[in-house]
Amino acid sequence: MGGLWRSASGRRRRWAIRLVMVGLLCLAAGVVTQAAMTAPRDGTAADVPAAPPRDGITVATESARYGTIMAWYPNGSRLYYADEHTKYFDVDPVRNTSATVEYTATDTVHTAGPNCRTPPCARNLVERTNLTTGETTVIRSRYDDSETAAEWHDHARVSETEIVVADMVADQVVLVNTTTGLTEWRWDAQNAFPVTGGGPYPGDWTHLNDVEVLSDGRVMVSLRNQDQVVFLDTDTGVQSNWTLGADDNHSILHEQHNPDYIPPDRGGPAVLVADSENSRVVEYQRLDGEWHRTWTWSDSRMQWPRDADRLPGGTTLVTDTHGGRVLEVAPDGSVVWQVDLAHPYDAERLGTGEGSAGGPSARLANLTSRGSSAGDAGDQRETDSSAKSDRDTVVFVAKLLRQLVPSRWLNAAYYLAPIWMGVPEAVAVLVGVAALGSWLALELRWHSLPVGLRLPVYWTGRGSDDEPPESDDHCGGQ
Ligand SMILES: [Ca+2]
Ligand SMILES: [Ca+2]
Ligand SMILES: [Ca+2]
Repeated sequence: MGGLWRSASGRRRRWAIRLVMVGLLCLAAGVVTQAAMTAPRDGTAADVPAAPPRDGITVATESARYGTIMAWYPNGSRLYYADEHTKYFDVDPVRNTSATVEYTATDTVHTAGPNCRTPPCARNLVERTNLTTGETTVIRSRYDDSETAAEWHDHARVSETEIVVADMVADQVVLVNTTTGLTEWRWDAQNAFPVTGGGPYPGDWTHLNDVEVLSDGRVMVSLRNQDQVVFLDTDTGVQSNWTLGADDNHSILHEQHNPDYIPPDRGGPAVLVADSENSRVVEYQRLDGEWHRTWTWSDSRMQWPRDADRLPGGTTLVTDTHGGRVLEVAPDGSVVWQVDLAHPYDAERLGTGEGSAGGPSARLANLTSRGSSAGDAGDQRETDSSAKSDRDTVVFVAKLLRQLVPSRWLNAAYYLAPIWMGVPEAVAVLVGVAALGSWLALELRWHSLPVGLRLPVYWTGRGSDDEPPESDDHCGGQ
């Protein structure tokens, strides 16, 4: 009698476990299906999402997954779209024009299979496009024989005939005459940094991803893999007492993108920067010869931001790459404008100056900081009520995952993942796989199948329908 009762109880327990597993699989499948069906695709011009209305034309670029450049009219409809290049990076408005931009882009040139074995491997470009007419001119281009980090992520215009290029391939900043093609000035990161620091040399040592010529004549450079923004005197090189950040001191900056300098006449000296691997945008103010963090913004969705521009009214235009959006943050920290994009790199609001060129410092504008504490109202993507509760649950798990998995690993996984894969979707896939694996293991154990889950796979030799004792923990154990 006791044996029969235990047997019935065991069956009920099994069915309860099966129901839980089915529930977990349905939850995971629901999250993934919903994301795959509603993800921004922008594989063609028709897929560019409409943006909410906002004063001024907004331009955005995307790199990886899809390489695109697109622009919206102030009413939110599409003004421009192009995807001729593999990747598009930093975009700048051209002075004295209303809708003309310059940008850097990279074409991956695969001449021998999926990996480049026969150079050239990459073609880097600076181009100028009239967004209204679509007329595009190549300002400068160069082939490179490497495939790893063989990209130009930024350039800045110095005069009608001169640009500086952030040459990530050579770990150099180069001032080039665009008429003659001749190099007029060059700064090499090896002048000031050991090749033992930063990323692996020579593959992706500095990841030199941003350059800006300041109004006082200095040059500001972002060395992503050194976690530093450096200031160059064009005669003497690095002004080391101005350096923001330190290699591997991730409390200040962690593999940043797109620093913008705000000069004293707009409340600086300050640097507004996308602190990418810390999943936040930050501003540092220079006070008494030292940098002090005066503003921070993040929310539960933000993951690997790569641009922040302070606009004249004190709002901040942000690209949140793995959060999948371009957004505008008001001085009080609320999100006042947002458009979903698959993989944005840089955004510009035309008519406001290049980057943060028209905006005040956070200190001058008295901006409100915002952290990434649980329960904030930042995640505005979950607007589909049918999927909202499922996604809320997974977002909660996602936050937990962020605490456990180093951001670099997480961001590397997102970089390679399908276009619809965000934080919640990644968690859903992990939960689904874990549930399926556990369920299979349990069924094998319950049915005493001859194949166990020990590694290496072994032969039990039992092959009967006998149920093992409840306490017999063979599943995956030793
Ligand atoms: Ca630029
Ligand atoms: Ca910027
Ligand atoms: Ca920008």
